[in-house]
Amino acid sequence: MDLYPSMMCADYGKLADEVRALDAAGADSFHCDVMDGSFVPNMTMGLMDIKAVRASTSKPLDVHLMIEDPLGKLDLFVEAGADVIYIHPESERFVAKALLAIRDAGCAPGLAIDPDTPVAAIEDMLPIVDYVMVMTVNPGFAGQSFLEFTLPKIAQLAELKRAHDFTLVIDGACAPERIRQLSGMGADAFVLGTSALFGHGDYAQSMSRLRAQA
Ligand code: S6P
Ligand code: MG
Repeated sequence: MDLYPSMMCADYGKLADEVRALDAAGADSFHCDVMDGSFVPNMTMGLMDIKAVRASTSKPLDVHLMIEDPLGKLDLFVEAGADVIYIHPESERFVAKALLAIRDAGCAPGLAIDPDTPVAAIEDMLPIVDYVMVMTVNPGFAGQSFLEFTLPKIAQLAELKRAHDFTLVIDGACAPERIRQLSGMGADAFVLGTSALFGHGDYAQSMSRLRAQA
């Protein structure tokens, strides 16, 4: 089970210390949420923040793009140090073209899907992605409630992993009990925000508890 701290939930007054502490605590990757105030009604991390995270760890950086026209801005995030780049099919006219461009740029392509986007909308592209990330909250904010109606979609994607080799990631309200349930259903990785990591005490203890209970 892989655990990805969501850096928009970190303390920006000491970002480099946060990254080093999370790295030492066993984070598998650093999840960086990029929002443009248009595709989603919020703005979070930008290029400078991603570069600051990159400078403090050698672990992979997950860049979750919640922006319009991700294909047109891809190079900026590759140059900032992304290893995995997720795009939303809801935000891009040429989704497959964007996924192939991510791979051509030397990064791993991922699809992130909104709670109301069905598996059918991405199924044809499963052979060309390394990651599928199911949003279990509406994208834009941390600290929301888990949307139960996304559970059948997670089960469907867990089944599709048999035929296609991708990592199934869950993003949104991943609380400890929920992580236990979803890892049992076949999810491989979890984005950790306010529900299980930030504001829950020692990072190493929190992450090892999550791994032990799963
Ligand atoms: C939401 C974003 C997420 C959040 C994460 C926060 O748009 O993509 O990555 O940062 O969901 O976690 P939590 O536990 O506060 O929901
Ligand atoms: Mg995210």
